[in-house]
Amino acid sequence: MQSADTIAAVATAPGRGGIGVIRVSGKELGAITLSLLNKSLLPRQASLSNFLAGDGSVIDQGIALFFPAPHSFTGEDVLELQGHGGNAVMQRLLKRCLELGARLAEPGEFTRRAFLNDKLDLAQAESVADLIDAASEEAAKSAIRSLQGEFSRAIHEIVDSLINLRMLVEACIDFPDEDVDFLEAADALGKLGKIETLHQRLLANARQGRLLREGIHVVLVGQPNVGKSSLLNQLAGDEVAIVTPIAGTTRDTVREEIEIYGVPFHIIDTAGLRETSCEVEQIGINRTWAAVEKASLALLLLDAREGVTPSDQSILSRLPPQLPVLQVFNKTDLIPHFSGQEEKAGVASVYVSAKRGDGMDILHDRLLNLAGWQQTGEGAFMARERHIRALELAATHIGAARKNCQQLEFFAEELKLAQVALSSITGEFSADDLLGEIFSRFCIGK
Ligand SMILES: Nc1nc2c(ncn2[C@@H]2O[C@H](COP(=O)(O)OP(=O)(O)OP(=O)(O)O)[C@@H](O)[C@H]2O)c(=O)[nH]1
Ligand SMILES: [Mg+2]
Repeated sequence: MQSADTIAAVATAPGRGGIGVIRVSGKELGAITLSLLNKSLLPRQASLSNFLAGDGSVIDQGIALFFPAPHSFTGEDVLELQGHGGNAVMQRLLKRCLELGARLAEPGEFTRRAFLNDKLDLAQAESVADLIDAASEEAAKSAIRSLQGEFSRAIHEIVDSLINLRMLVEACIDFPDEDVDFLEAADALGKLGKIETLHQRLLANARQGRLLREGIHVVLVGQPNVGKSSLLNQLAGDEVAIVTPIAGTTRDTVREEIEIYGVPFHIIDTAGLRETSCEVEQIGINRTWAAVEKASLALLLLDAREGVTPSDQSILSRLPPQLPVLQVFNKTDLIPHFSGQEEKAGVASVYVSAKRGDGMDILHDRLLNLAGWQQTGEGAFMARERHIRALELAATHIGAARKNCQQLEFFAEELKLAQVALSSITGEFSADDLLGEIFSRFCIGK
């Protein structure tokens, strides 16, 4: 499939750089190439060229590369111009390409064409953007794994197994004489069990990838003066929040993003919780509760010298029951004996000194653990919320297939629905508006 119009964009980041790249993709680029370079190019051979303006003057000198369809990123003819990476020169060169009949590419349009021309499936196309956006080594590793097709292969493996099982079940529906005995002989339930195992592993790896991509929101709560802001500063390795011995120092919520082993944590420091007649402090406290509502994990800070006081108990009881809580006993430098961590009645506790940095390794491990990070990231696929939802939907249908395995029509139907849910990840069943949504978030030139 070839799009009607030729698109062009600067593919490198704006600003100064040694090299800047302009990419042109379209049906037949011979005419543009000839006008721009005053020569034709051999496929895939770097050619030192003058890039020419309409009046024949030289805009820039650089390397031109031609990738004829279908052996290019987009699957169309692609011309790549590597010039000098300055804004003015790149813009002049781009303008010249537009004069010669190209139009400015929309965000993600090159990758969209690659998808439409079957060079990539949808999950791979999304991982192009995720690789560009990856903020940590772990995130970049899992994005390249998805781009190279590992995630898609894992999905196809399950889809193929679902199709095979469906064929068996549908054969039974079509030839009712064979019926359930035939399915037993073919070990249909054993095959379903293998699908369940593969699917659970895939979902776990995808959840790890989502964690790498999106991180987790952690709120620091506690009474005034227990050291919430000090802990934020210690976690961030920077003086981001004001710390004073005055109770009620923090009023506005302070947000900071940190990374632990490549997993992003969005940490929110809040106003200490207590009864107050001060209007400003009360507004801060209201904001604390609003931040708690949005968090996925709460750290309840306590003064290690005091233990859990009735005020702490009252905060604990007001936290949403489904919100995981880690108790952090702070200021251990002020007491002689303490243990690094403990777990009592299902509540995990760690002991730290936010001031000195003691106990931070244990806190890091605990945070990773509570966030659901289970591995070094080796099996993780850079998954998005959309993928997780589709995988969870497929899990529901696989579960329903098992429940209905004696009613063959339902059994077959649930297998089919699981297959459709999984295929939406790689783009075999995707509506146009979904494609628009996905590609519009790319940068221009990709
Ligand atoms: N000795 C010691 N002092 C600490 C520690 N952590 C915090 N402090 C001190 O406790 C006081 C309060 O610290 P903050 O970090 O401002 O406490 P907070 O919980 O943010 O307080 P509010 O913003 O008022 O709610 C400051 O004087 C800190 O230096 C610690 O681990 N050891
Ligand atoms: Mg504070």
